[in-house]
Amino acid sequence: VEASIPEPQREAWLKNQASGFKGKDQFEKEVVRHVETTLARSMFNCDETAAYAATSLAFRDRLVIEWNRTQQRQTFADSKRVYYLSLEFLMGRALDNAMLNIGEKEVAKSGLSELGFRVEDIIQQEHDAALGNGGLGRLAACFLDSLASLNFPAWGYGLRYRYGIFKQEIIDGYQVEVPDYWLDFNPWEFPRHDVTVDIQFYGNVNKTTDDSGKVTAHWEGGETVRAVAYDVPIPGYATPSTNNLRLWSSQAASGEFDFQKFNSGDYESSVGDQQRAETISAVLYPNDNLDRGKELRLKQQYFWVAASLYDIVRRFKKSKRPWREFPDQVAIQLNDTHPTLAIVELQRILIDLEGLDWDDAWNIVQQTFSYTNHTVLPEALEKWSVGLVQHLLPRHLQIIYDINLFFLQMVERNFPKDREMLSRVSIIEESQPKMVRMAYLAIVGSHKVNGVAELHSDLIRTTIFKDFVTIFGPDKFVNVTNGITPRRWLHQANPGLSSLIASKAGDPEHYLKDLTLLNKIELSVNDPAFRKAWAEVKLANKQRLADYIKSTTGIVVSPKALFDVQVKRIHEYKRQQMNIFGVIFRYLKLKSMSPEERKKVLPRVSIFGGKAAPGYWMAKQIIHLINSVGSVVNNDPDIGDALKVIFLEDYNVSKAEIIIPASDISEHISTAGTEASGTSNMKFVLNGGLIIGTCDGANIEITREIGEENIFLFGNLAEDVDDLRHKNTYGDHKIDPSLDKVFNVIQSGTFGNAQDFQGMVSAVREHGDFYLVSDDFHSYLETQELVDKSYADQELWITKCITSVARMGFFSSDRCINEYAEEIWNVEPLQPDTNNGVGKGE
Ligand code: TH1
Repeated sequence: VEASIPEPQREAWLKNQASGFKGKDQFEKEVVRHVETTLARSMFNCDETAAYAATSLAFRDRLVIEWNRTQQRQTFADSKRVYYLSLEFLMGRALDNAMLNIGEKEVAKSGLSELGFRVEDIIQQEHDAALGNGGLGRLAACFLDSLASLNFPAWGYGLRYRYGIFKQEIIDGYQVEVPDYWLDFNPWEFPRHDVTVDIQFYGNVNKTTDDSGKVTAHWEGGETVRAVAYDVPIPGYATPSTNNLRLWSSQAASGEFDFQKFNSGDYESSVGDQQRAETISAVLYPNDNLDRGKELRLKQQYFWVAASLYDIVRRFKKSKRPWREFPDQVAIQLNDTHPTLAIVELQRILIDLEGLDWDDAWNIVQQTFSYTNHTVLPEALEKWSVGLVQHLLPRHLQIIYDINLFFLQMVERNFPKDREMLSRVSIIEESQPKMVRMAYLAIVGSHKVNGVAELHSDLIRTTIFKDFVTIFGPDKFVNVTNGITPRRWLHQANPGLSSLIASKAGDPEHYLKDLTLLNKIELSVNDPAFRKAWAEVKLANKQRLADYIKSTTGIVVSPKALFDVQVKRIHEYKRQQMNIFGVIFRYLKLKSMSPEERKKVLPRVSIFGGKAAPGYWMAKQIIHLINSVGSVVNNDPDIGDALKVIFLEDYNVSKAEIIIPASDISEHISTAGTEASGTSNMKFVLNGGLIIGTCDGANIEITREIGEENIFLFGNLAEDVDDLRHKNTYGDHKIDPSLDKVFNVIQSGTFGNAQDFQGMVSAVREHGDFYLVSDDFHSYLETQELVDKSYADQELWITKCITSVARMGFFSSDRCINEYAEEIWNVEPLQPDTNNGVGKGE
């Protein structure tokens, strides 16, 4: 590194190298300096906002130094890098994570305390970075944490939305969406005004032929939008490695800001052009598991993909290596099909701009990319109309047609007897209008395709991608079961449990990096002191949530009650409706009891949280019913503490960190075969809660790991879903009698205007019950009774909890990232201590 500084100046630079604070005194000095100079505030009116800002800046200084070093090291080592392309990164708060990963939380705590602040209050000041909808975006965030913690040279690429996922308010029981403008003060990003890429849209394609007869396509005209890079440092845990997340923001390109208009006094419309360019990165689409085919969304995808590829290619070209070595230097992971255009864009760069032959280029493309599928729901599988792609990206459509042609020719050669195969696997769906099937394009352009849990990977191999397994062979399709980062989801969210675990499993720096070490706590499962401490931690976490519920809803819940939690995006396939129907059933049962009987029942708090996509009418109805049931039940003097129903507004990452550690039982009750993995299921069990769930997604592997005696499974199996659906539609569909009772009470107006909930009722009664709520209801109620009985035996319950936590090591995202690295990316970590390449120069 030093070698690149000329000799005469080197000493001066090295002597003055920045280092950031070391120890409490320097930390305080830095905080005060940032308050007084960077923020230009007097120390006499430093409130918590300013203290948060100054603390963040002090930590940021530390991060930036390691970040620069890591990037230097990676450049000099020139080894293979991973690029994770995701339209969503649900990061949550950064300060607490930075403190923990750097290992200076204690310094911050005592330093802030001497300055008159509590570290917990300061951490709370931060606005969540909420650039994602749910599991897919949070998975990307966990992966970044693991990639840095494991010292992999890796970059994330995404969009810098001006508005993240909307904030949810509940007004009169209805969801109201409020924009999430989060960039007012964001110390965690660095604008790189010098790193820009001009991105072309629309226009047309002209072909030229040179003397040798070689044809070259030229994409010309159209409009240009500028991508500006914003970089976010991603610190690893207990390692100096600090990776980069690069988010692109859209601006008018200089040529596009119409000075003609501006000078002729048409100021407004010239600003209008500016704003139109900025719309591309303005807002995150708020749909989870749904594709709506909007033009602006396609623009977002191409804008982000083209800027990222330009950046990756630019970095590769600096190494002066031949193109065939590109896949030895670069692995690009496609997080779902959202970045699939990257496949087409790289092929375009190689053939149109770099002059490679089609076949050589295509080999490079296939070796570079790999694709993760996250859903089998048909409404979530992306398709773009050929007309729209033609209009927006005319050259890309030609390339897609060529990719498809060569692919179908290969299929025809290898499967000459199966004529129908061609139309089934064609990247172009011959519908009205014709559509580009993005998942098929992603498969054809990648060397590996993975699902996110075993059942899900089996399902994609045997259903939606069956033909492709026949065509490419089974080795192309692999499983990588999702994981979660134990740094945020154990140590940070649940410090009480983490330190109790540390008393048996040793230093957090060890078990947080090798989560299988959790198994050590199983030796203490019968240790009375350990069990007592365990119960105390859970009670304290429940008290913390009870306080939060009190302060946000005014409702008082007892921390002694069983906390039953379902927090996730609201979706029919996730079946929050089944949960609330079950709550109504419980309410009716309580109402039918005598006061004496009622006193004997185990009190329960049913806690819901989650956002509905703004256009998802049924999901909004579900939210409304939950809130309406809550206002009846919570105010019924017969019921008292026996049952409370809570809807927590605006569920997000930082709220999850409070809610998850407080759960006794959480609900993961999707119709079998619909939830690809789920990741909160892992978080809940890791935090000492049990789960009630269907045989779906990662629930199955959680069961395998923790033992079936430690999970409450119920309901029909994935293999039976098709038949049941068929029966529900074409056979005589008998509603479960308990559910029928619940429906009758809803329709009698007990929870307000019955009309408001008619959609939910008739979906089951009249429209074929696609999500099998009635088919699973009996089994669900029975299993909930079993939960009550089990909870009554607290000793056995605690045994189940401790045993489960001890066996959760498999679900660390570190394990998951190591599998990707070995099976898919073929990359190796770059250890920070080896001084790679120092003195080599650039
Ligand atoms: C989710 C899946 O629903 C969930 O089961 C899985 O655990 C998670 O991804 C991570 O693998 C998905 N989220 C989205 C969001 C969009 C489109 C498809 C999916 S699948 C926008």
